[in-house]
Amino acid sequence: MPVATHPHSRPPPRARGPLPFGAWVWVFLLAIGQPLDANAMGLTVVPQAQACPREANAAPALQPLPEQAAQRIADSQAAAGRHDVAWAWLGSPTLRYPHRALGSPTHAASVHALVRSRSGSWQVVELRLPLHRVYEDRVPRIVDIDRDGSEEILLVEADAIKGASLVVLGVGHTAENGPALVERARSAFAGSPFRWLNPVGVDDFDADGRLDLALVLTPHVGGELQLLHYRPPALVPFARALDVSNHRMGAVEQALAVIVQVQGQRPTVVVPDMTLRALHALRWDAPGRWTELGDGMPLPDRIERLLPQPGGACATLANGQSLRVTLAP
Ligand SMILES: [Ca+2]
Ligand SMILES: [Ca+2]
Repeated sequence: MPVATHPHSRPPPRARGPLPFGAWVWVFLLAIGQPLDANAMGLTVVPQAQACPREANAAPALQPLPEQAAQRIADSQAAAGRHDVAWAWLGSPTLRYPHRALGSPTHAASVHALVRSRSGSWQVVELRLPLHRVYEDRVPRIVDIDRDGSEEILLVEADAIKGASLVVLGVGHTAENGPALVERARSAFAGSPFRWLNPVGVDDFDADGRLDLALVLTPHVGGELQLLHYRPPALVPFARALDVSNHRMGAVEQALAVIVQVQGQRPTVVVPDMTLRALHALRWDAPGRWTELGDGMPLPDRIERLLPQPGGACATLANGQSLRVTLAP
């Protein structure tokens, strides 16, 4: 299948100088708290008094967090699942891949998970990487990507020669040894050492009834939003959009893009541009093209975190301000 690209040609690098007049109008409107309609179907951004809440996690954990998870690598998160992966976390800190994209040259050499065996008992299993690989990541993402009732774990793996790849791990079962973490699929490697990627999330972006993955390849240097089909053993890109970013070099925070649902529409990816000072809203529409909703909505400061909210997102800026981001239906 041909890979479709963003209809916009790559523009010249954006200068970090003064904002154009139009952008100042947006900033002024933000300052006085007026909603901003980028267009009739686009983004609305308004300041809000309260800080952005972390994603609501109403469901109780399947199991208590295992004691071993306290040994997870610094600044990483243990993630909770909902079905057969109760918890997943990153372990075995190593300095063997000295890339500081996430602020520290320490990365994980193993992933661990508390999974349900065929007999119904819970067991901690682990997967250790070979010496030329690490998990260049701080948060496992648990999702049943193929909707078969068993959850998968999504992680960014990095190779000493080929750079980063998004990998999907599943829970395999053998009669002799019980459950184990096994590789189901992975994306193409970024191509060279220290080229990184940051996942966006999972949704059915092309409305074929099957979940797809979204990531930003090389978010620090000409980031490319990719939508990928889950086709084990590969993750196969089917759409690309240029000049976006969902990470600031050296920051631990990886949450800078969200997937927004509007009833009757395909999912929309809200993602900053390369300057992290404006938001794009991109939707992959039939028969295979991007629809840009709210072209480059300017923000009054650099974005540091973007968390999902019903119908939109909550943005935290470097100046501490919180913004409510809404995608108009
Ligand atoms: Ca599954
Ligand atoms: Ca799909």
